[in-house]
Amino acid sequence: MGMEGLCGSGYEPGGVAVGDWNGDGAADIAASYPKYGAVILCAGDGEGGFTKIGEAAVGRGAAFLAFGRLGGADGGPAEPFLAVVNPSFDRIDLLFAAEGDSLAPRYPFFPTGGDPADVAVGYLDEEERIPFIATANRETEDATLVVWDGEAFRTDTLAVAGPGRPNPYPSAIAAGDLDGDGRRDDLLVAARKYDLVYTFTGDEDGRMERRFDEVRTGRAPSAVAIGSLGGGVPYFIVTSGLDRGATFFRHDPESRFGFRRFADIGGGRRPVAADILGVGETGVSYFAMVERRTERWVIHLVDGEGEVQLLEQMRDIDKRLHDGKLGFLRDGERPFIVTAGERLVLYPLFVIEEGRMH
Ligand SMILES: [Ca+2]
Ligand SMILES: [Ca+2]
Repeated sequence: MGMEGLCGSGYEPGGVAVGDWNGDGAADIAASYPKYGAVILCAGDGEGGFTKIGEAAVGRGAAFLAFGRLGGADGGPAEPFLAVVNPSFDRIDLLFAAEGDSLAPRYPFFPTGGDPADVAVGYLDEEERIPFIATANRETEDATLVVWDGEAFRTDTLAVAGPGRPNPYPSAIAAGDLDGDGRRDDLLVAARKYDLVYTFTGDEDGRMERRFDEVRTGRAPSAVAIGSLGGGVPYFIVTSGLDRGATFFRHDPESRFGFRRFADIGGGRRPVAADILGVGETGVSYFAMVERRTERWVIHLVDGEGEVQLLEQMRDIDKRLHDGKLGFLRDGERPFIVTAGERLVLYPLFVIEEGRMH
């Protein structure tokens, strides 16, 4: 692994995640390296500098990853972990801080269904101390849930196929709050074969219920992300792997789908990744799409009413662009996108505020 890229992150990252590992309010970044079977963790200083603080060997093929937190049994502080999904071996590893600067699994790995394509972390409680990890599995056409039950993690399988819809080819998954109850305990799963997404709502035990009817998307949905508008109104965005751009759905209790198609978001060809980042409790959020074909990222601002405006874009940045995540350098300040292509690259954003750039 070369020492090029963000915090000596090397070539050919498979996936990238943004979170606050050490709880200091500054964004930290993790990346996977499928070729080398490695995961690295870099701590941010809140000013755009990143230092590697951890590394783990997790087996070749490790690709998708996400930050999570696990609350202590005695009400102690929540501990950070990284959920790492390996489609070569159909497994999830949960990495925790270990001695020195290392990261290590605390539990044996958790088997997923066949060929997991994405990962999401949600929480059963409002305080976000009781996590679950979910994958969408292309080969077995289901989703895997690894749920903390207060004492141990258990593994459940969630059927994705709807009535009369065999072999849906679930290819993307997001966790968030789809029913507006304040808990990020719900799941959105893209069924690529049928140009649909399925919504599931979680209960306090982590059981998922198919909640709303299927929702039709653009062709071959490739990535999904969940956000919330002013007043906590849920929305989600689904990118199309064959068409241009993405489709925006907002919660509508009057609709039998639970969500209403609200807007089309223009973009270039074939986005492959998407992310939403909320700006505190304002109801304002950023939405990012990453496009491999045009080697481009594009970021929209979503206001509290759900109006979408193009904010920034940059093209011809990386031939192998395939993932990207949004973050703030420091709690709610100085947004950025970090992309995974040939290398990891971080782009700070300019933000339009009160009619001017700053
Ligand atoms: Ca941090
Ligand atoms: Ca919820």
